[in-house]
Order: sequence, then structure tokens, then C-alpha cells
Amino acid sequence: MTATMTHDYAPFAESRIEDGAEALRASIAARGYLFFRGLVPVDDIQAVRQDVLALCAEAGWLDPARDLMEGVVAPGREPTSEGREDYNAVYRRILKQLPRFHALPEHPALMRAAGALLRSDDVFVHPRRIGRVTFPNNPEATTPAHQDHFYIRGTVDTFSCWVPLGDCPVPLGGLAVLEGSHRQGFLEHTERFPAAVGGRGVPVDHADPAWRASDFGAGDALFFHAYTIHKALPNRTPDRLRLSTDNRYQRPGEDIHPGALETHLGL
Ligand SMILES: O=C(O)CCC(=O)C(=O)O
Repeated sequence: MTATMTHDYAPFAESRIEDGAEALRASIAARGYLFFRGLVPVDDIQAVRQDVLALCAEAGWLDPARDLMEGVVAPGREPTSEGREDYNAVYRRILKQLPRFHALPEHPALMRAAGALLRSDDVFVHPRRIGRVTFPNNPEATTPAHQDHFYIRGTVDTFSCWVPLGDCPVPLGGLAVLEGSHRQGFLEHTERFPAAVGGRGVPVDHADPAWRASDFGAGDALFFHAYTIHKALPNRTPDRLRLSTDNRYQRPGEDIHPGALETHLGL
């Protein structure tokens, strides 16, 4: 069984930062997520995309005959994924050598939205940077349905923000959210997906009409609560890399698990 199956999901409800903090908090309390179009300037996202893709190209992952920014996988290149030696060698460089990748979670646009959700001018950004390079033709590696609290722990008042590095239409993957699922509280993560990111998930009905997903454009951002069930959609393109970042925000001084202060995968 793969981590996710493909269905046509209804699109996300869209929020605007101009809606104001009260309305945004009411919206995330009702739905468990906020989806912003064009929150981060496209050029700021594309700059990080370029940095990440340059490292992918150096590793021989990309087709040199194609424009770097397309992120087209080299013909014959087998997929790789988190935890494998060849993947981690590139991912370590992404985490350590790219100042613009490192700075992205603290982008003023993301900080402003996080501050509104946390009802605080003072926002603590988790230092654990997380990026993902998801190959096509590798559905087993698709992130299964889960709640971030299972992985993050610490205060439940932690919000995640998923930001793709570039356009991410549904066939390239994206992220789907089970609307309203944060109200179920913390769930047992009993499902096991050995080949997938994280490896553990909650049992879900993939045909549940409460699932939401939309095409993401560069600069779009999806915030969600630590209890909101979400999953990646499989990269169904024949040859494109899906690039994304996971960013976490909480109020300073609240409970935090020591692991959230360490680098991702110990890299
Ligand atoms: O992009 C992915 O594959 C997983 C992202 C995710 O689950 C998260 O941001 O918590």
C-alpha cells in the first residue's frame, strides 16, 4: 500500500493577510488550516529554488539539456529519497550551505502570518530547517497522513507552514489537508510506511469529502495546526522534482521538545 491515493479533492478555502488577525484565527480554528495565495514574493521563492536546484544539478540529478529552474530529472536517473546515502549527501548541503534556504522560514511575510495566528509579535521559529526534494516515479516515498504533533511534540500551539519552492500543481504533489481534523485531538499513529518520509501515519479514508487540495503557485503558503491531519500527494509527473519546505512556529517560552532544536535527520 502506498501512503496516499489519488482523488479529486475540493480546493482549499483561501485566506488573505488583510483579513486581519481575528478573522485568520477564527478561520484556522474552524478549518484547521489557512491557505494564502502569493504570500511570499515569487522572486524570493525562486531564488531559494535556484540554490536548491543548483545542488541537485551538481549531484547529477538533473537533465543538463533542460533549464535548471524546470527541475527535470536526468534521463535514466533512479529516484532517491530521505535516509538514503546519496539523498542525504545532497540534503546535508542544502541544510548547511544555502543561506537563503536557511532564512526562508523567517521571511517577514511568513512571520507576519505566524504572529497573527499565535497572537504574538514575538514568534519563535523552530531552528530545525526542513526541505524536501521528492522524485517522480517513487510513490512509496510519499508522506502519509499524519499530525505534526506526532513528530514535533512540545506545545500544541505550534503551527506548521508548508511552502513549495516553485509552482506545485496537484500532479507534482502538493499537500492535502483533512479539513476540521484538528478537532479530533491527538491520534495514535498506528499506520507504518517504511519507505515514506516519517514512516508513521494515522489511518484515514482517502475518499473522505473533507480532504482539500489546490494547485500551489510559487509564493503560496499553507499554515496548519499541530493536530491537523495532512498528507503529501504523490509526484505523478514523469520527470519533475517536487521541492518544498516545512516551517514551524510557536510562542517563545512555551514547551518545546529538544529534538525540534536539532538539525533534520541529524544532518
Ligand atoms: O512535503 C511533504 O512531503 C510533507 C510535508 C509535511 O508533512 C509537513 O509539512 O508537515
